[in-house]
Amino acid sequence: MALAFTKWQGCGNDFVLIDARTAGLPENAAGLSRRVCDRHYGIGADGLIFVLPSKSADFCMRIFNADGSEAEMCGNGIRCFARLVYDEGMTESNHFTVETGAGILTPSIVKKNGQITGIKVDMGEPVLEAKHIPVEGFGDKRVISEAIEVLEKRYEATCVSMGNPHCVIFVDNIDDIEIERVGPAFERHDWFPKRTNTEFVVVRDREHLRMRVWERGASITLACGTGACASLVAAVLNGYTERCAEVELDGGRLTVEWMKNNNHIYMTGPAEKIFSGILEEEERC
Ligand code: ZDR
Repeated sequence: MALAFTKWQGCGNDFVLIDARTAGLPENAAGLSRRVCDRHYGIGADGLIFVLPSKSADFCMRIFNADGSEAEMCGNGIRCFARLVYDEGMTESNHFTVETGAGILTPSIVKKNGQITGIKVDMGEPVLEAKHIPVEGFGDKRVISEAIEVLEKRYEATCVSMGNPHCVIFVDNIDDIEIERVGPAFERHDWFPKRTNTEFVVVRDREHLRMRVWERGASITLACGTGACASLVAAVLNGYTERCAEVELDGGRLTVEWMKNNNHIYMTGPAEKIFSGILEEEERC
């Protein structure tokens, strides 16, 4: 069977998107994601995203990491998803609803002089109670600047769920952190029954953060949308920034705002199509 796909990136976090509104989610979605995301034997991506029909929203998004695990949400992915459904004429509105594992979220296409300049997503409310993130050992308390030991070193962690789990570590110098060594140990630390994404963040000033990420199921990536939102929430909870800040990632910049009036987070950033193609669904020998 042949599958049509498009490849997208948002701040260098790259995804293969498949329109599965008619065919539905393939049975082998996890295996397909591992194969498609492989940078040597596949197309190469951080994740595989399906566009699906929804009973409760205009569309449904499902995202699989490069290791085949399914994530509840993906911030950079939903911007790519939004731009795809808009560019391909699957909707005529520049404002629509998407069912995700983090609930129903609302992306909007941002235009200036008729040109698309980015995508703004209402990412909903952050989840701060430990047992819902989930983080073991804190009950329904918040985890703000709590000591965690990883590979015999002590860090202070602030944990936030944006639908998917995040552990935010503020550091003085981002180059001091060997992310490829400590990232996997955070991901599988006893605190995190569903594993975790981990962000290492420098506070530049009250409106700027610098962030690098180790992603659950995808290793180091150039950017993480939900991670940028979690980092801003963690920075506000620790009193480091205002409620709106620019987050500088390895692959680009995102603007994140945590509104006081409705507790929602708004993330704005780019989404670009790279190419399209046909995937021959043959087993490799
Ligand atoms: C971090 C992410 N790329 C984004 O932009 O939000 C989401 C991917 C899913 C993540 N690896 C997870 O939660 O397993």
